[in-house]
Amino acid sequence: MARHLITSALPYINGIKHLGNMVGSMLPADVYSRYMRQRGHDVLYICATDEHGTPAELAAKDAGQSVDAFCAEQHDAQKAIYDGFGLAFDHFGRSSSQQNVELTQHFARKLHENGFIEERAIRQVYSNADERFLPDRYIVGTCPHCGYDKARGDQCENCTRVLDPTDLIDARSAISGSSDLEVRETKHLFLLQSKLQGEVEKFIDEAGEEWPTLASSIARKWLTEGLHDRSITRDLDWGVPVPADVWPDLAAEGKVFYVWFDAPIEYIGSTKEWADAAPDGEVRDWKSWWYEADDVRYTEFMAKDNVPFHSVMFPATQLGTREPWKKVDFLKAFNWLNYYGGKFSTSQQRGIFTDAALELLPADYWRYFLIANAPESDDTSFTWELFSSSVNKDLADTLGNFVNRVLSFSRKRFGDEVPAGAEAGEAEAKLGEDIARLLAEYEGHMEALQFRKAAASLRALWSAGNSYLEEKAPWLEIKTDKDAAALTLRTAMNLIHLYSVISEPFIPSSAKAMRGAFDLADDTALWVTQDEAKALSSVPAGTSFTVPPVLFAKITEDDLAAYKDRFGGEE
Ligand code: B3M
Ligand code: ZN
Repeated sequence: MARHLITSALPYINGIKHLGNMVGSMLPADVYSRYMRQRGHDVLYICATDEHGTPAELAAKDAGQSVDAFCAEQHDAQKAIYDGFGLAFDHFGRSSSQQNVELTQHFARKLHENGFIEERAIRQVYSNADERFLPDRYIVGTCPHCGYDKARGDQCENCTRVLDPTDLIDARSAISGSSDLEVRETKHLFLLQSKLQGEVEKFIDEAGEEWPTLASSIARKWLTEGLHDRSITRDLDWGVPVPADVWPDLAAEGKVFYVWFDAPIEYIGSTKEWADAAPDGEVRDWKSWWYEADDVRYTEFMAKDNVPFHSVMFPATQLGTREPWKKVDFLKAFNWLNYYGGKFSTSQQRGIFTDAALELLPADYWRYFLIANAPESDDTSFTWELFSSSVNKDLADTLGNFVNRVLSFSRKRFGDEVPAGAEAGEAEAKLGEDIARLLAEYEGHMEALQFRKAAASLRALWSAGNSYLEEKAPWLEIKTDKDAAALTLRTAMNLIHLYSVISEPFIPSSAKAMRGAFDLADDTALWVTQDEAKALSSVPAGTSFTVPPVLFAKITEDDLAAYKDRFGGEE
């Protein structure tokens, strides 16, 4: 038994996420956490909403709310959806928490003491109408290269050229539309990442060795380009204030830390929130998970665009404190989930949002489909056709139908108890061998965080039950040999119990319904050993059972047409 710290990238606060966001971060982290808990490890799964930065300010403004009221409301809205998906965080915190403010300021102080933060004067665009400095992307104007009139100060979307706000013709504020802009000099804090290049390289050489190629190649690419010093403060009203004891001038001007500086620190902040929220009598030691925590294995989950911040910049920040903070051991990165080959897009409302998904169908349908098709080695596409065929085939036909068929038939013929009669024979021995082998395969893929492969092994385990049932055909056996039929059904019921245990990380509520069908005196075992799988005897004859309602309803042609109509199909 080991200690496993697990985090998934913090969803940004400015609105409900789409399925593409969830499949690359929170969902696989939850599946992995559930599996590791089942295997008896001490697991801490931490996440939070990422609440600072300009987009939060602007979204609050659009909603006509103060930023803190907006964030509080959006945090609760996102949390409710994640509960609906069965995401079993140990804590889902908020990056605007007092805990994170203190930790972020602590990190900055240490970096400063060690000579890794420097104050530099830069020239920045100030909007007189908005009474604020504008980040580059909130300045719009005409592109000097292609004439596109909605180019942003950081880049022209039309010709993709990288721009400087002062390049724009007829520049104006994206907030107010005002062109009353001027360039002013202002001071900011810079993190001297260039000084940490060598140490980060060494870290990636060691830790990155084990990471999936997607993660390590992105990290290496950033290192090859060289670590540049980065400005880590912004002129915003909302954020972690620069500590006044170290930088009185900047604090007086109201500077706050850049959102990407405090967001990863919130992994630690949220752990402290978890500890501070401990019920009476329970001791939660947040620091033992993060500080001098050599016995902890730390796994991070995120989409590929977040890799540079987690593989290079956050470790640089941690290293620069000269304190023994826990750094990532394994970084699991994901490609994009597309919607019919195009992008899921929050701004264009294209694709399926997490709230809409839950209104449509139970969480387990989505959980299973998304993980079985996780964009691990490549981008993958969501299509309603693929979704409905995998729900119908894998969940409804292979698993759900097996459960219902076996339990209903047995009840009809033998009553409410698992039937006794006949000793396990050759077919059961072969089944046991197959199940044990597939279980070992499944475990191997889960340990390696290969989710698509793990889902394939799970499917193979479900199929093995179906093949056994078809071969034994208890509906025929019953006509000539009642005991033989009893043996087949008893074995199949043992499979149902086994499925309920091993499917739990993927489809927790259905697994619970399956497991709840059996009235077992001692059903505390978390996992099934390969020997137990071979024996298929954890549900003995005489155990009472009930037949649960149909586990998975099929998606009909009419449903399919309605979904495509509502959400849009091919572009
Ligand atoms: N909030 C990523 C995003 O919204 C960002 C992740 C932070 S993880 C520390 O895409
Ligand atoms: Zn252009």
